Amino acid sequence: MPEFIDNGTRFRLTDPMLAPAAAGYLWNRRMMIQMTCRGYAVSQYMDPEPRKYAHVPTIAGQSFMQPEHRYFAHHPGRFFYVRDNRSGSLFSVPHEPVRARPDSFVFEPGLSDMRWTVEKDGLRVELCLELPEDDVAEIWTATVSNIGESTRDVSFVPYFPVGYMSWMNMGGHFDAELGAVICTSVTPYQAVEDYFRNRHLKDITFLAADRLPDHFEVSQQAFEGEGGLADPSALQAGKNLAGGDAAYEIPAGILQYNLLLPAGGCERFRLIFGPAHDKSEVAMLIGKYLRGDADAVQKATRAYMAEGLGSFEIETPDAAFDAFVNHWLPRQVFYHGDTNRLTTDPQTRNYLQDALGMVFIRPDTTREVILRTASQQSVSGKVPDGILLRPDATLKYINQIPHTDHAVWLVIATCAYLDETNDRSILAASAGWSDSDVKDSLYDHVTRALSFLAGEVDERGLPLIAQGDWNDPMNMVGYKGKGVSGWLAEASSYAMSLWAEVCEAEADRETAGWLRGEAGALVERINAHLWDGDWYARGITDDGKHFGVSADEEGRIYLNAQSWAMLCGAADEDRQARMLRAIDEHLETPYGVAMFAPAYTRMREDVGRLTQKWPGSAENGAVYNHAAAFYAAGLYHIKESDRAYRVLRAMLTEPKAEDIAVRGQLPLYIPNYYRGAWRQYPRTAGRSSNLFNTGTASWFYRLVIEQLCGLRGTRDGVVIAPQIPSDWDRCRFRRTFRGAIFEVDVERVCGLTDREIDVDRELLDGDVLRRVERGRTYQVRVRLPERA
Ligand code: CEZ
Repeated sequence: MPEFIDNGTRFRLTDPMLAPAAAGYLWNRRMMIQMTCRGYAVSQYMDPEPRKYAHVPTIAGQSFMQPEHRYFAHHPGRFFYVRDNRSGSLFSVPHEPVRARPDSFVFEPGLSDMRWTVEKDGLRVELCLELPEDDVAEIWTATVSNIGESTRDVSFVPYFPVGYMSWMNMGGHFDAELGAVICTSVTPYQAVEDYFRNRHLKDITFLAADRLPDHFEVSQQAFEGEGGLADPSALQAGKNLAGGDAAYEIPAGILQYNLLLPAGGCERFRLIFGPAHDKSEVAMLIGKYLRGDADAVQKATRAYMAEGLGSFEIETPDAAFDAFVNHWLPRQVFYHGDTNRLTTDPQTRNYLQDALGMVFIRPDTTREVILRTASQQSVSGKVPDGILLRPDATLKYINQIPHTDHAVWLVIATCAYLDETNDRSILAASAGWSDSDVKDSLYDHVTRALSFLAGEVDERGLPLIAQGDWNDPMNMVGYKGKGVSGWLAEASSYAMSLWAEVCEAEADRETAGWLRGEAGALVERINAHLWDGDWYARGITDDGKHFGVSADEEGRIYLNAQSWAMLCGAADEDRQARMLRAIDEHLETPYGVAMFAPAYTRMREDVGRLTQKWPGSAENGAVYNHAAAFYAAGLYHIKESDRAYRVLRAMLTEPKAEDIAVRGQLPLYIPNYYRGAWRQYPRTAGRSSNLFNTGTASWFYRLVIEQLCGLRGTRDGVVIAPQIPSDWDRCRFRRTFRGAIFEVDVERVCGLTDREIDVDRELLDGDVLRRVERGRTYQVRVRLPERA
């Protein structure tokens, strides 16, 4: 039975067959590793660009992290073979590559480690993976125990394939002095400048253990031989590893330990695997992590993870929701906010939205992100596609394609930061421009971003889409320079209204008035040009054709165009009701709400690349959780709290076997999508992308804190307005806010007609508590009427 354990801080999966790609992930300040329950791994580190130290066995194309990553027999992984030297029988843990049916199997990913316990034929192997806080290395602990009645003679063989390192130069050998397998390579290059640029790279991958092996092998091919990975020739009965090397051959770290284990006996190993620049770095890492104080390493790692746990805890009738929100959600937010998804040029909208969640964890990061973004704006006000995090970084991949939405996120992130911290000093903080020597205040930067946005419109006054908006691959709606984005019209209007409030608070009536006027005019244009009868169109193409409308056979209704119409106030009550009905009818699936439907099955040259993606995958009509989160935001905005909760809840895999099997993932992160197109492709509907890079995490966290629990900051205090689902009788939460602690108890009271709020036993007039005192603990009781 899969379940949360340790008070929700760990998950337990007991079957390696239930969801083969089910994975956990760990990271530190420099690296990330995602590991499946069966032992496959995807890992990368920053140096300064993302790099791998364990590769696939053939030349690989470099790309950003992809959804639905494919695993195959020779995929990189961390494997431990166990051979009974009397019978010759062989199995491997966690499960690959031998795939022998275990007697028992437990995979337990936790917040700062991943553990496995596998038993087979009277032997137990326990594995634990941890990362140090600030070095690129995997630290493994492995314990082999004899849980049977008689002495066992076994070989224990960690097998860490290193894969195809380089077409120029790769090899490997066992270094007796270091007691480590050292795999060497030269990162391929052609330009002479790259020789100098690459000299610092960690071109070594090494595997070392805290004791010398009895035998070893470094050639992957010699190890595998004719038997294949499930039955490697080098591990056939009676054989010991031959001590070979790899000479422009594919290397692997393979160590053999021959163990005589009496009944009840066990042997423990510590191993380290990772990249290094040279042997002295290998020696340093071995000294630090194999001979150093293991407890201190673990403490530091846990402390790092604890930094990310946020300042919010909830207790509801929904235990799985609590486990996710209290531990795994802030963890996912922190991963994004602290690592920038392991790139040096995050997409501007991702960078800013990842910072949105960080206001609840480490607001200083949000502040830095906002100011850095402003400092890369052009003096025209234009916010660039992609933010460079280092002087030597360059804009890559999608950041070379012109998108028009970035100003919106700068406003949303800045407002969220102000709401949470009330640190108005940020508005006066000065930032330069990418193409001018002048410096201006953040307030001016944001205002100018909006005036640039307001100017990039067609003759109707609707915003041009260029080669994409929030939706990256929507690249052909407006590539001829005319197409417009309905979503962006709504998002711009919303952002302008938000910023107008800030302007008012700053007593800048003129700008506030202008923004209110623009926001209102956009709403009028949206209603005049984009309302299709029961919902809003997604946009108008270069050729003047509305799309995302009832006349479309595919891509008929888009969720974003509805959600943001709720947020910006374009839709009146009648339109809201029609939209909700249409969403229920066209977009609801058993696995959440789809981003649009039906998915495109053929290219639409006036919509673009997204229509060429597999129907139901990613932006082609998946249950795209980021879009679903916007929908939830729209729903809370119009006080549709039951629906909003359902939308949020559907993003979480249930901790139950049936749901884990369908989704193919564990309830430890929100993936960027679950497959949609459930009418077109019911067999694959619901399947997770298993990609945990997504702006969803920030939005989800913020919605839970500020809407579901309803405690959100304003300029003069805090609003207390929970929107809990009608079938919850009670919910409690604790939140640190501006240095004070709020302990809030929300309950439904039979017979009550109006909401009542007590703060420290005194009835609050309205729902705003003015003046929050640092260091104080507030006891808040919210009594809500029962829902009819
Ligand atoms: O990328 C995300 C982007 O990182 O897609 C979102 C967008 O808002 C995010 O900024 C919606 O388009 O096909 C592509 O080029 C896309 O760029 C995808 O790679 C997509 C992936 O799902 C990666 O997260």
